[in-house]
Amino acid sequence: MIFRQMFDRESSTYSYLLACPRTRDAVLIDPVRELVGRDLTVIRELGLKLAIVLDTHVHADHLSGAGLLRNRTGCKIGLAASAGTTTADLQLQHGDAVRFGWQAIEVRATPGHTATCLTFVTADLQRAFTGDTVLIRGCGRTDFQSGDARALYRSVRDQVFSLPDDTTLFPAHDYQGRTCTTVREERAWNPRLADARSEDAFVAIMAGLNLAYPKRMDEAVPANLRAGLLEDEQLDDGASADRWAPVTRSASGTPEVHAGWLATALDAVRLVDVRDEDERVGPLGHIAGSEHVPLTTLRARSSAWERDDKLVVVCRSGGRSASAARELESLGFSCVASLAGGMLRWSALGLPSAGGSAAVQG
Ligand SMILES: N[C@@H](CCC(=O)N[C@@H](CS)C(=O)NCC(=O)O)C(=O)O
Ligand SMILES: [Fe+2]
Repeated sequence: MIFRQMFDRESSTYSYLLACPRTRDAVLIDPVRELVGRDLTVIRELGLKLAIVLDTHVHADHLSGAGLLRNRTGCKIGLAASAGTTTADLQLQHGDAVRFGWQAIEVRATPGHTATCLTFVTADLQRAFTGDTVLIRGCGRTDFQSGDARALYRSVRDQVFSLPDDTTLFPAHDYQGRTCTTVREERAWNPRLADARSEDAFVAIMAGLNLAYPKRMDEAVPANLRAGLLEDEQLDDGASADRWAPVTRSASGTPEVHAGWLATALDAVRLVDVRDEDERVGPLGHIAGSEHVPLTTLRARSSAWERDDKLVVVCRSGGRSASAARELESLGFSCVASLAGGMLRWSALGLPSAGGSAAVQG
């Protein structure tokens, strides 16, 4: 099995990429919306095909990347049927098997942190992805989303601690830099759930936590019932994204197009120049027909654009346009690319610009 663990520094969320080494079909567990570019880059560079995105639960602290990934790749989305969403292609139930290539994951219902939490177990029982059911030396809180401490205690005992002692447990979060644990360690050392802890002691601990609500909860829960999509975004089958142009992805996950192609497609795209005004009238000039949208105004200005507008972002050398392209993707625009090499490359290729003076050497 091909396996990668990836981390989001903002929400301390782990995402997990699993793939069949024979067919290259991949499953991504708990992707984060802002990081779908990173995930797609890893998937491309490992020569994988994203078949399925799974969420362990309807997260309250970050937006899922599931919807954007489906729109980019046509992958299927899997979530607990009990979550009652229409955006999941795989309505998962306890005992289901999720197959990818020659590999499979068993679905176990582990309610408690939320009513619809799932734990995913690889068929060889080597790894279990526990979401927030079991955290390293901890567990998810039980004070919202129909959380239930007694249910969590039973889920952990019956569905997680019943796995072999050596099964590695991979949580959805760790706030202290740890990456994984094992059944043996948690049964011995989990301060809330170790074998020595009774159900009543556990319930008392959970009732006394008094945690602040997650910062993004009001935004995250409704969005995650739509696969992490914003209110005005639609789920599609991934047929159009990244196929509107010969888009390649840089090491940082930035979607890019090349000047030679752009020169043939100027009338078919919305060209967004994020430089300052003095640069547009400076020696490099600007590409005729481009809209001037300084970087600091991008978020506000883009709110008037359609999510499927074909957007090519341009700056001097490709740095600012790369971050702008990534921001536009995270805002839900599905056809976005940065002009690789910016106006410097454009001008070095002798392509026409307006408003500038002589060609500048890069
Ligand atoms: N500070 C974080 C808290 C996130 C939070 O409460 N996470 C939930 C999982 S969705 C949890 O159970 N955390 C366990 C803990 O903090 O011990 C935020 O605001 O997002
Ligand atoms: Fe959670």
